[in-house]
Order: sequence, then structure tokens, then C-alpha cells
Amino acid sequence: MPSPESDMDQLASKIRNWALELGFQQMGIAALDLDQQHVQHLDQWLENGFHGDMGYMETRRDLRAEPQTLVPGATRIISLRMDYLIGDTQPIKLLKDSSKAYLSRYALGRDYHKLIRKRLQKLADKISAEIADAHSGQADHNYRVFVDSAPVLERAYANHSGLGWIGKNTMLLNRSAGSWFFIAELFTDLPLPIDPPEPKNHCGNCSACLDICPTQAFTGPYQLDARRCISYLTIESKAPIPLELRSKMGNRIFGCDDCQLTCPWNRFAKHTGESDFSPRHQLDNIELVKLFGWTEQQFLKNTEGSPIRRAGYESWLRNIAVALGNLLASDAREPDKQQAVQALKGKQSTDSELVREHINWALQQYS
Ligand code: B12
Ligand code: SF4
Repeated sequence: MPSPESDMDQLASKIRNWALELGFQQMGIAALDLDQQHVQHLDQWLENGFHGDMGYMETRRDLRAEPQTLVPGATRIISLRMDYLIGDTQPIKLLKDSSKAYLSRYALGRDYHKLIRKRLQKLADKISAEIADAHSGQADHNYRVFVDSAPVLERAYANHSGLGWIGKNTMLLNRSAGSWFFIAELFTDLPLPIDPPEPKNHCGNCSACLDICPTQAFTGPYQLDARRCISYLTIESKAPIPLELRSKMGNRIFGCDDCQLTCPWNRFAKHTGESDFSPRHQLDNIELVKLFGWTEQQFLKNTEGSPIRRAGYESWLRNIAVALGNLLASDAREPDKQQAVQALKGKQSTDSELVREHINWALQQYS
């Protein structure tokens, strides 16, 4: 008779195989206890006000710090990662072309929340079926699946479960996959064997990510002031974009990848095999004026099932107006500038005061 311990070993290796079959690239298991260094890091971050208007980071602090309260009875976290980088996009070239829009590589295709949640559920179902088989249909496990939006310190757990180390840019980095991947997890009460945590930080003396950040959002290694991060400014914040940061945003209209693009470990990043992450509506190579021309109905239609929806139409126009202002201040071709001026003027009478103000700022950049 196999011991309960070896049952769990066998189950863990089955879970690993199922995870790969379901399109995850790696899986690791950690105990639920959180290294208090992570909690201290979070508390310091909140105390510094680095979360800006992301009130949920503050109000749900306790759930993040005490995950036992999130899923009563759970003792393990199965952490998973899924690559999302698309092969044939040319991010660096795009960032240099001020007439085109740059959107974060993660946001070009289908919303990962939906895709990953479904896969996690399938993984949980397989585990349930396996346990039911082993116990003549009598047993089940208490679990919950999460990706991104739950109050879970995902990078901390991914680090605990051996998926990588936390880099100076605060990304989870993996020696054979860089950082172009999402993280997700399954909380469970099954006493699965724990994997060794990533033992080392491999950033060394490199500070490429800290140096390249267009808005100097890092106050030091491992310290990100989100209020200056273009990802926060273009996706999370509903406020006017601070004047002193606008010219630094270039053509980045939804998120930012600079601190990943520059990371040497991303030479080892693998391209995703998920066709759902393929770019929609030519978002990987499209003129700013075309996107600015979308009506609200077009925006809602074109962003159905896409992470871009999160920003909302008003922020979308605000962000593109800034990028068009930067185009007008650049050495772009005169016809491109004329098109930008026309596009901006065409929306100058919008009801949104926020958008109007950004349009007026953009037009002032034309000299
Ligand atoms: C809020 C948030 C943001 C905010 C704040 C980012 C931040 N660095 O905190 C904003 C909007 C700016 C943002 C931007 C981005 N995000 Co974001 N974001 C989150 C979210 C929802 C919470 C992150 C969090 O808890 N922040 C609080 C601070 C304190 O945490 P932290 O900096 O990560 O530090 C923690 C640990 O890393 C650790 N730590 C950090 N440094 C050190 C050093 C030492 C010595 C120790 C011991 C511990 C330690 O302590 C902290 C507590 O665990 C997570 C999803 C989730 N539920 O976790 C996604 C998440 C982190 N984001 C993700 C992504 C992809 C991005 C972007 C690349 C998107 C884009 N292209 O625009 C950028 C990257 C910017 C960056 N350099 O971080 C992925 C990251 C995947 C990965 N490989 O790491 C996540 C995990 C979502 C997911 N499920 O895949 N994000
Ligand atoms: S995502 Fe861009 S703006 Fe944000 S920290 Fe990284 S390089 Fe800076």
C-alpha cells in the first residue's frame, strides 16, 4: 500500500504534467506561510504612498498579508506561469516610431484573466476527479483559483515555489524564460510536497531596468513608485496625467514594457504558443490617429474580451492625446503631424473635460 505521503508525491507529479498539458510552462508548490520580508516590503510600499489611487492595495492589505483568511483551511499554493510574448512584433522599432501606438505586449490579444482562469479551473477539476477516484468518490479538496485580480502577493509565492527571483524592476524573473509571463495560483488544502524556493537573485550588478525607465519610477532597486509608472498612469489612474511626465511617455498608450525589454534575462524568453494572445485589430502596428478616431461604440466593440477595456474610453483618449502631443513635439514627418492636429481638433468639443485638457496640451506641443 502506498503511504499517504507518496500518494501526495504522485499527485504532485500528475498536477505538474496536467499543468503543462493545459498550456502552463511551469508549476511549483509553496507552503501558504509568507516570508515576512514580503509583508514588510508591501507595508513600506503602502506607507510611502507608492500605490497612488489603487485603493484596493491598501484596503485589502490584510488579505495579502494573511492569506490563510482568503481560503480557510488551505495550506499550499500551486503557482503557475504562462508565457505571453508574441513572436513577430517589433517592440523596439515601434517605440521609435512616434506616429504609431505602443501597447504593452500582454494586452495585444485576448484578456489573459479569462483564458487562465478557465485553465486553472480545468486543473482543479482534474485534481478533484483524481481524488474522487482514489477515495471511491468520497473525497474532495477545498480550493480556489486566482489570477492577478485577487489580493494575493503573486510574485512572492511564485518566488517561494521556485518559479524565479524578484528582479530589481520588481518583476519575477526566470533563468530560462525571462519575465514575459503571467502568474496564477491555486490555493488548496491538500498536503502536497513543497518545492524548493528559487535560491538566488541573479540580477548581479546590472541596473539596466532602473536606468531605462522613461519616468524614473524606481526610487531604488526593488522599489517602484507606481504613481510614476506608465503602466499605472495609462491603465489604473483615472486622473489627469501629471504634466511633467507627459513628454516622457512617448507613444506608450497602454502600459509599458521598457523595464522588461531592456532586461538581459529576456534573451531567454520563449514565445507563446497561445493563438488567443495574437494581436487583434492590428494593435501591434497601428497609427495613433486611427486609434484616436475610434468612437466609444467602436472602442467597446473592438476591446470586447481584451484587457484594454479596463482603461475605459475616456482614459483611452486621454492616453492617445498625450502620445499625439509627443508626436507633434517630435521630428516626425509634417504630413503625420498635420493628421495628428486634425484628429485632435476633431475631438476638441468632447464632453469630457479630462480629454479636452489633454487635447489642448497636445496641440500646444506643435510649434
Ligand atoms: C498592483 C500591480 C501593478 C502596479 C504596481 C506594480 C508593482 N511593482 O507593485 C502597476 C500598475 C504599476 C503594475 C504594472 C505592471 N504589472 Co502589475 N500587478 C500588480 C498586482 C495586481 C499587485 C502587485 C503588488 O502586490 N504590488 C505591491 C508591491 C509592494 O509588490 P511588489 O513590488 O511585487 O513586491 C512584492 C514582492 O515582489 C516582494 N519584493 C519585492 N522586492 C523585494 C526585495 C526583497 C529583498 C524581498 C525579500 C521581497 C521583495 O515584496 C512584495 C510583497 O510580496 C499584481 C498581481 C498580484 N495580485 O500580485 C500584478 C503583476 C505584478 N503585474 C504584472 C505585470 C505583467 C505588469 C506589467 C509588466 C504590465 C505592463 N506591461 O504594463 C507592469 C510592470 C511594472 C513593474 N515593473 O512592476 C504581472 C507580473 C508578472 C511577472 N513576471 O512578474 C503580475 C504578477 C500580474 C500577473 N498575474 O501576471 N502592476
Ligand atoms: S513599466 Fe515602464 S514606466 Fe513602469 S517601471 Fe517599468 S520602465 Fe518604468
